Amino acid sequence: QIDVFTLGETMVLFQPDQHAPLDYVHTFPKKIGGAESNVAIGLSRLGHTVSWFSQLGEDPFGRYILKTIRGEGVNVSTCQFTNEAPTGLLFKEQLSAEDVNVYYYRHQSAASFMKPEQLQEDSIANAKVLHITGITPALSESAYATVMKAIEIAKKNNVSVSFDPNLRLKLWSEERAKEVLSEIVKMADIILPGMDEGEFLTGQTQPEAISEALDPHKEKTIIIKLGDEGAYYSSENEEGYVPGYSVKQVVDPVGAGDGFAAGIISGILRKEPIDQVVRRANAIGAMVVSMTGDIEGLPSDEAVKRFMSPDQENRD
Ligand code: KDG
Repeated sequence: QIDVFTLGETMVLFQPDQHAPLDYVHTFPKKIGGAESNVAIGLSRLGHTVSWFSQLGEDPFGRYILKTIRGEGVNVSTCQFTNEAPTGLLFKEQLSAEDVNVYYYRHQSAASFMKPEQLQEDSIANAKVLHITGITPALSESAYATVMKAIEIAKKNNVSVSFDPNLRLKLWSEERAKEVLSEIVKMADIILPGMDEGEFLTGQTQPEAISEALDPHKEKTIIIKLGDEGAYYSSENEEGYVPGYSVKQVVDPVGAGDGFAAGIISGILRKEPIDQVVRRANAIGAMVVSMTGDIEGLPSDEAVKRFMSPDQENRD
C-alpha cells in the first residue's frame, strides 16, 4: 500500500532571478511547477510514499520533469509519454516579492490529452488518499474525465479523497469552474480552499459559513486557508482557528498552498489531532514562501520540527 496517489500537469517553470516585467528579462533558470507534483514532493520529503500520474511530451522537457520528480522519491511508474503533443511550459513574472503573474504555454499540451483509460486502477485502489486539484479538470474534457474516473476508483475502494480547488480562471470560465469544482466538493472527504475559493463556491464571506455551505451534513474535514493569518478548520465535532507563522521575508508566494496541502495530508495520515495537523501545515506553507520556486522550500520532517520549536520562535 502507498500513502498518496495524485495526478495532474507539471510544467517546466521558467522563473527569473530578478524582479522585472518579463519583456526586460533575458535569462530564465529552469525549474518545475505543478500543483499536484508540488504536493507529491512535499509529502515525499515528509517521509510518505507517493505516486504521481501525468502525461508528458516525449521531448527534453518531459524527460527533465520525470527525472526531477523521480529524483524527489516520488513513484512515477504509471506516468505516460506521447509524441502527439508537447510538454507544457510556465513562465513566472515577479514584479515584487508578493506580486507574481504566470504565463501558461499549456494549451493542447501532452497532459491535456490524458485519458481515463490510462489510469491504473490498482495504484489508486492501493493508496490511502487520492489528492485532486481543480486545475486538472480545467485542462480539457478528457482530463476532466480522468479526474472523475480517479475519484470513482477511490470511492469504490474506500480511499479518502482530498481536494484543493486551486481556482485558475485563466483555464476555464467561471460558470464551468463553479459547476465542476462543486461536483468534486460533494465527493471529497478533505477540502482545502482559500477564502477566495470558498467565497467563489458558496457566496459566503465567513469561514464558518463557507464550511457549512460546503459540508451541510458535517461529514468532511474542511480547512480554509487564511494566508498569513493561519487557517480555520472544521472536522467531525471540532472547529477552530489556528494562527499562522510570520515569516521574516516573503520571497515567492507561489506553492504555499501546495506545501500546506502536503502538511494536512501528512498530519491526517499520522492521525495527529486536527489543530496540530493545521499548525504543522501552516508552518510548511510559511517555509515554502521563504524561498524562490515552487518546491525549493518544501521541508523535511526534521526541518519543520526545527521551524516549529519554541527556541526558533524565540530567536525570531
Ligand atoms: O500551486 C502552484 C501552481 O499554481 C503552480 O505550480 C503552477 O500548477 C500550476 C498551475 O497550473 O497553475
